Amino acid sequence: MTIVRPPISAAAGSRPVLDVAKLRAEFPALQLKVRGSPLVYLDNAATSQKPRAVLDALTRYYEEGNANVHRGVHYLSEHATAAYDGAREKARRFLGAKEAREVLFVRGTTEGVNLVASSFGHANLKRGDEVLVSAMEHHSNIVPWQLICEERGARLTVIPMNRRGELLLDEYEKLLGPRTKIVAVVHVSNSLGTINPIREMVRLAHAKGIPVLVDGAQAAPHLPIDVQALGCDFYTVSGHKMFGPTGIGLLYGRADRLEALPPYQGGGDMIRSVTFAKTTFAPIPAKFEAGTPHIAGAIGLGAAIDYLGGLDREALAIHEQDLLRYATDRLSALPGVRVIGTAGHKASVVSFTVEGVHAHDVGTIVDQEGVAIRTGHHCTQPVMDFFGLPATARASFAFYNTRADVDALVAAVEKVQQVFGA
Ligand code: 7TS
Repeated sequence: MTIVRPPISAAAGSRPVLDVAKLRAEFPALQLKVRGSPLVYLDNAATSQKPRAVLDALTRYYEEGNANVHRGVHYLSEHATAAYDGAREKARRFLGAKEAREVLFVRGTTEGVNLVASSFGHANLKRGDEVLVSAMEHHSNIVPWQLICEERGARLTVIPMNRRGELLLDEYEKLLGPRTKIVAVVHVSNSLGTINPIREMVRLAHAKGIPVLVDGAQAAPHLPIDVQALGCDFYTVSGHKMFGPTGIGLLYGRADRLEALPPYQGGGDMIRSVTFAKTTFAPIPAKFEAGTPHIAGAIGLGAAIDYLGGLDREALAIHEQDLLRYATDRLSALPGVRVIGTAGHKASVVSFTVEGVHAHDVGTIVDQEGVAIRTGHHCTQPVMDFFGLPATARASFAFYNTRADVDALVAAVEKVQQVFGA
């Protein structure tokens, strides 16, 4: 199974599944006070906070292990290379990939998608071809495809969704046509929280010989990932959303798929031999990792994976589902507050609107109470257009959040309503 469906009814108070206070103590940023109040950090979908283990791994690398990788014969370089390659093996296990060479270090999800769009597009897209994305994609899984489609004379087609924010699978199946060259779909929506049925979507695409890229940016912090069980061809995540550093992420590609793609960028480390007449390329993964990589980032991400691996992820999921349900119930109970994104299967992301108040004003006023949320279109303008909204406010929860955080949010939203006389 790729998705844990926790027994939610058992979670709401009957069983102390998680020592959240102990977990919180490992995150220095969660101890901050902002504007005189303890920080209530509910912007985890934008980026998560980092545990001490990750911060220490970064410092240790720079203090005790800093050298370039894959080139020096000296002690420190061998050490850094082993740590970097070790992080790739950790990432392989985290994603459930068969082989470490199927895991590329990239800058983040955005670069993961751009790499596939560019390399796959240049090798495979021609005039009249189609790239199928969904109605709930983040801009980073739309714009790279538009750029390559424009260059190649191909076009974007879109899987529709319903008012709850669920993709219409019957329509999806019909859109998988002879011109469809690739499907690019989000695992968990950042603005609606919807968890998409990726395994089923891959099965339908593969039945027609069409490869699938999955944007896993919001899935990695919440769900166990198993790319082999999902069956997808490409899967990409951002380290900073899963308690790791910024500037580092992962792109999984099945070995045969990656081997068939042309390089994305040229430079050092990605070649077998270079002459002015001709260059031959290194095998994967090096072929796709031109230049000095983000060594510290990879090591820090490895530490985040170790950290997550040491937690009971099923207990985390149960706790997050409790927060999701509690926040949804409490916000919905406020007059004039409407939750956007009511799919049957959701991660702990709650978008909402407050009648008569612009989302930015909601965000600004709750910030005065120390509550950090995101407001705006969340880089999903087509989702906002679909719901006829300029923006929403969004609370996104991590396992270190508590019901008290939800209470603080609700109290702050009530204050917003008082200020606006709503
Ligand atoms: N895909 C999804 C589903 C995302 O939520 C994001 C970032 C990205 C891709 C891009 O990730 P990056 O790490 O390469 O920037 N989402 C958000 C968000 O919801 N608020 O800020 C960033």
